[in-house]
Amino acid sequence: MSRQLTRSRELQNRAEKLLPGGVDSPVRAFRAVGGAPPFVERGNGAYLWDADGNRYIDYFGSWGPMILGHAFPPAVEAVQRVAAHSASFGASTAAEVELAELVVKAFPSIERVRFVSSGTEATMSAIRLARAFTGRKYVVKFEGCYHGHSDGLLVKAGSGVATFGIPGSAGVPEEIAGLTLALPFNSLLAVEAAFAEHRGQIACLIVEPVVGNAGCIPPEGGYLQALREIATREGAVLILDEVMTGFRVALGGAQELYGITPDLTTLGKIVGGGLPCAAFGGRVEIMKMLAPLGPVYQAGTLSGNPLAMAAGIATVGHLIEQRDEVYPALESLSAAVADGLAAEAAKAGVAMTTNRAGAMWTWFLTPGPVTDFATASSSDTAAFARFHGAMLDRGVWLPPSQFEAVFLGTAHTTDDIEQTIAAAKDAFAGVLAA
Ligand code: HOZ
Repeated sequence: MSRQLTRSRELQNRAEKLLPGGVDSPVRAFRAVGGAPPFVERGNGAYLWDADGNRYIDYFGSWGPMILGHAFPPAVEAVQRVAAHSASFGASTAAEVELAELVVKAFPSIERVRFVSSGTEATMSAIRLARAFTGRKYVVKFEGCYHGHSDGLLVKAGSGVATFGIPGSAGVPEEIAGLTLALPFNSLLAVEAAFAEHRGQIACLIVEPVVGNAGCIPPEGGYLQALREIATREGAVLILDEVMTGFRVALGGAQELYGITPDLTTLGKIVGGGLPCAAFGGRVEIMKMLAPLGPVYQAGTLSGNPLAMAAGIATVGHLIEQRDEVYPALESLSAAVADGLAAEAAKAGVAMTTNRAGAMWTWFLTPGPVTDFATASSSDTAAFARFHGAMLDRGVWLPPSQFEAVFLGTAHTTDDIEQTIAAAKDAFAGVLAA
């Protein structure tokens, strides 16, 4: 049961002498759950193998992109083919047009799109556009939502910021943080109060339509529709950050699932098939403010990178072609594992709340309900750490924080799910017994 991690430990020791915390992104250090982070050597389908040869069923999927599993053959083939003709040109290619056509097909609210290299760039640029379009300065975000690590968005943010209990970030001047109004998710009263207090000064609302970065928190009925109505009434731009939910909770993201038309959308993760790629887009009258058409500047040497476009076309193209098979399959597999594990928790007397939207969910170790960041924070994070370690020991790799979402892909099988539920049953008896 207990794994050999000799090689991973050696690598972590070497890494800590060179990379702050031994990582290039904080949550990977496993500080919230303890134990040695396995160093990954390879992935295939639903599995990861670490540097010591241990195999895991992967439930974080590179934090979302690997919806078709690791090393999805058409993406591998496309990237290899394109790489043979150079990895980057810094000039336009047909592939950018092709991926843009696929994005617009999946997201009808996106009339114009620009590709960038990370979700952070996408959200930062969308906010700049919203400010330019409205001539206003305040941004409304929601507690526990994470929109990347640009200065103005690191206010009551989720993901690693929530994992490490950091209220904001050092290095962000209060003059910048003060322009961001962080409100509780799922509370319309808070939104109305913010607009009443800052009438005519709020440029945009940016929201993860299903929160993924405080753990998974779906919107309450009518909440997103009301945000749409308030934004329209107040002349503010509604930005749906679909970096996690885009192509995941439905082909057309949460905006398709809940029937909302945003002004701007940000995408990442799946859109690049696991390569560094993200996008922002939306209404033409807003997007045409972007340079070279308009005065809002944004640029990037690796934007629209050919390798990322190739992986994105292979991935998004497959999702579009196979949507009638892919999304029902993701739904039934996700329901089977999310509910099956929750049923074992109930039998074992473990207090657990399962929040799920399609193929993303979180098993919160709290009686719940979890409707916002405050209620998510009532989770027993020490118990989660024990659960996480016990699952890893049994060959199941969950995201290493209570405040992240589990992601499932089309490569997972019913066998994987049965193994996962059996591992959880064992783990509950071992480390979470009531
Ligand atoms: N903040 C990311 C998840 N929400 C983690 C990304 C990573 O560590 O790769």
